Amino acid sequence: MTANLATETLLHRGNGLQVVVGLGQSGLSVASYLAKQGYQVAVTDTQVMPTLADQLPAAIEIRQFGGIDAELLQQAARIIISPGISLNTDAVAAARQANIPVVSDIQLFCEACTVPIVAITGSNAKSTVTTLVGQMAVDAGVNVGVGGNIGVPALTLLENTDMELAVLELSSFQLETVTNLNAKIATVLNMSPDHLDRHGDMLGYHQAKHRIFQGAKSVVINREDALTRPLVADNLPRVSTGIHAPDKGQYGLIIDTEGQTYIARGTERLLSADKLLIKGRHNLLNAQAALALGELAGLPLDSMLDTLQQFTGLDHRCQYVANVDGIDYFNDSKGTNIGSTMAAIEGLGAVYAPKDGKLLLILGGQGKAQAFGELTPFINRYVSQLLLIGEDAQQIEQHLRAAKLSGDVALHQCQTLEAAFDTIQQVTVSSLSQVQAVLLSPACASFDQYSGYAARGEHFSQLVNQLGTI
Ligand code: UMA
Ligand code: ADP
Repeated sequence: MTANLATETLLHRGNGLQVVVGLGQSGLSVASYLAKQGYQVAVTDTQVMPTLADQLPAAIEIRQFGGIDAELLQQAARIIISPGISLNTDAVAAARQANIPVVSDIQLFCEACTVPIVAITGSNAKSTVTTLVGQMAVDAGVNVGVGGNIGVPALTLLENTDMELAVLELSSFQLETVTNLNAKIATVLNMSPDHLDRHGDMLGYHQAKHRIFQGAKSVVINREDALTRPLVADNLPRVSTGIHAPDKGQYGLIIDTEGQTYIARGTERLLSADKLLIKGRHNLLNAQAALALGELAGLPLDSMLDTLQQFTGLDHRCQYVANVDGIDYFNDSKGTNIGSTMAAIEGLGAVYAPKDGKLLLILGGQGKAQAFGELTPFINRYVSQLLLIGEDAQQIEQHLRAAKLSGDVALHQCQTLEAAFDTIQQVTVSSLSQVQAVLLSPACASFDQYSGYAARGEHFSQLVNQLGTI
């Protein structure tokens, strides 16, 4: 059946109808899963011909494409919404008004999952920590499923009937409709403004993230960030991470008399920071979070420490690209909010500052209603050349100037990455620029100019490699 399905037909089938809204990766996984369970399933999507439509099981006949079908939603016993679609979308809001339950694929997953769940959210570091915990489990011989926002729809993990542990990266969009995750271990790694265009304000974003603690049996918190602490269920077993020397049973950093930094648990020095291949203070916190989550999941410490020392980091996260004419180039295209860009500026800035070096920072894209002025102190300290690109570049300049951007920082409006590279060639010929490293860390989404952060990062690396051949 196609888009012309008559409402009367739907009415007599309405009882028990599961309506999947959005046919991306998660929508397809939900539709396939529910059809297999024997439910009557319908799918609707804004696109006239979603690319995944030909992968839907043939049994799913109700396919309403070219708009979210409000009438279809009113027939639903339950709506399963894709994370990319706002609950405020008219048809969805009307269905909620009519008391039709709206859930995400994660709700279906936790209702069906029989193995312990490690649930990981946060504004930044989710993919890094999720990958690390997954790898720690693999290296310890555990049959683990790793999925969620990391790009593997959670429900597909259930196809592995031998799975012993599920490690889920969860976004605020996936969490906002979850009611009882019941994770064995849950964590909010850190909180900084992001997705405020969807959640309205920081409170809405915080509330969505903290749904991860519903029914949790234990938690990992970040002592540096009060917003990572659960507001309810405060008596749960908890392990904390932080940048100071830790109390007994907690994770932190110990700096010895020679200035060497160690990741520590209580007074025990576990690993010298220079043994890690991922750099920057933020990655020391990420390593601790992975250890704390692994400990609560019962993974052996020695094996986890081995995994940590092998981990080279993920692409597009402060990734070293090349040295061209004495300047290092770093691709941090996944730096899509101000929190991640602060960590990148601070982490790399601290590497070059002792050598009197400054950063050239490329910033901009779709701004997601963030307060960019908060970046100013970091830019004033570590950046000498600031290049702005993307649709919110003018607004970003206004925010930075209003927050007292230093006159020592040269600001260039470039619009595109290509134009930014023309400017890079002009400004770096002068040693007065002090630029020793070029950092793409946009603090913005990429969708104004790219299909996603990966395409933006690949374009950056390509432009760097072209520099090398000129
Ligand atoms: N669609 C509509 N109407 C709309 C918007 C979208 O019909 O108003 C349709 C699109 O036409 C498309 C489908 O919805 O057919 C896309 O659904 P989706 O945007 O929810 O994307 P999925 O392919 O299902 O991928 C989602 C996550 N995407 C988002 O949250 C935007 C993926 O996270 C996740 O990996 C995947 O589920 C598996 O769980 C990506 C992401 O960008 C990586 N996440 C955000 C982030 O990390 O910042 C939260
Ligand atoms: P997420 O999945 O939450 O987006 P990633 O691991 O993909 O997290 O990293 C996203 C961005 O955040 C990258 O730019 C990365 O360098 C930065 N980042 C990683 N860890 C942290 C941290 N602990 N605090 C702030 N930023 C971080």
